[in-house]
Amino acid sequence: MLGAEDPESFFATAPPLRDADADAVRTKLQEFIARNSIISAGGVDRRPIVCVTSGGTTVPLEQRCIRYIDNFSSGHRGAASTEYILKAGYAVIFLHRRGSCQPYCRFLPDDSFLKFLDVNEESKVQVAESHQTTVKESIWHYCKAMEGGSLLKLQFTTIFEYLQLLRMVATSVSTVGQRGMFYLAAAVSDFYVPWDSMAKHKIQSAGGPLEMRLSQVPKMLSVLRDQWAPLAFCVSFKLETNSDILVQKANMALNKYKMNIVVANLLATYKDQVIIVTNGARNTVRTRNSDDDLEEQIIKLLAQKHSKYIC
Ligand code: 9Z3
Repeated sequence: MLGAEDPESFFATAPPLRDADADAVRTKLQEFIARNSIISAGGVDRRPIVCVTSGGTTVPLEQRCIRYIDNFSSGHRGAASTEYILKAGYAVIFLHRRGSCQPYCRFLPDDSFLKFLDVNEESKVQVAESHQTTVKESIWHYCKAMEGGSLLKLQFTTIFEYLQLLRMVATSVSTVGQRGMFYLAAAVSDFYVPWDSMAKHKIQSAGGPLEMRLSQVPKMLSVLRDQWAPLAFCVSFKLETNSDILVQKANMALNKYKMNIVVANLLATYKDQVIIVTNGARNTVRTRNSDDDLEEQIIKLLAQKHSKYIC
């Protein structure tokens, strides 16, 4: 019998996707890939296709979920990276946590977007003068990506949704071989409660302290590499809090899961510094000033390595 740590049994027992039926998602993916694989008469090249994962996955504790375990991630890294990847000429499947940071919306304040707005003399609401340029540019980039068909957004909340969608994306992207890339910035749960052993209703507190055993989430990076998309260029992220083990853990992920690149970062410094670990090399990338996006440098480096990989 297969256990909860086995990929097959994970998928066999996972609940169906929440707001999308699997066939509709598959069709969207096929259309997106076909649209970005056309060689035009003018000789415009087919676009490389990247799946960017972004935001944290949740682990529900109850089937009718009131409580859940969450993973640290605002989705800023994935959103910023998506902007630079689109700029570099790729098509992006943005697989993100519902409600997390979105491409071209990073400048929006967390507290209240109302400070971006004014009421003019005719009592009409408009964007405040101070933010006109930023908002206009963002709308322009966003519309270009959506109307040009180079950005497809898919959403998840739970680990069950995330892995089912990742599998669908990966098996679809595998059709473009080496032109496909995975940029796995999402913070993915390591432990979960299998759906078939989860409480159906709210867990009651009258019974005293709660003891709960979590199973390990199956190691899907191996499955992605070996079965779903064997030819794709794979970039995974490694997040640690202890600097003594960061590079060692990144190297382990590189070798064990046969990743092309592991981007290693520490919780304390992840906004300003990452270490790009490849087979035999290590490259530290840092922000140069407070306006700098670290993601711009990361994507420049990855695009170079990916284009070498395709040749
Ligand atoms: C990361 O390490 C990302 O860089 C951050 C970005 C989550 C730190 P934000 O979204 O933060 O900008 O707020 N992502 C991967 C984290 C992760 O769960 N990695 C797993 C691991 O470390 C491998 S898949 O074991």
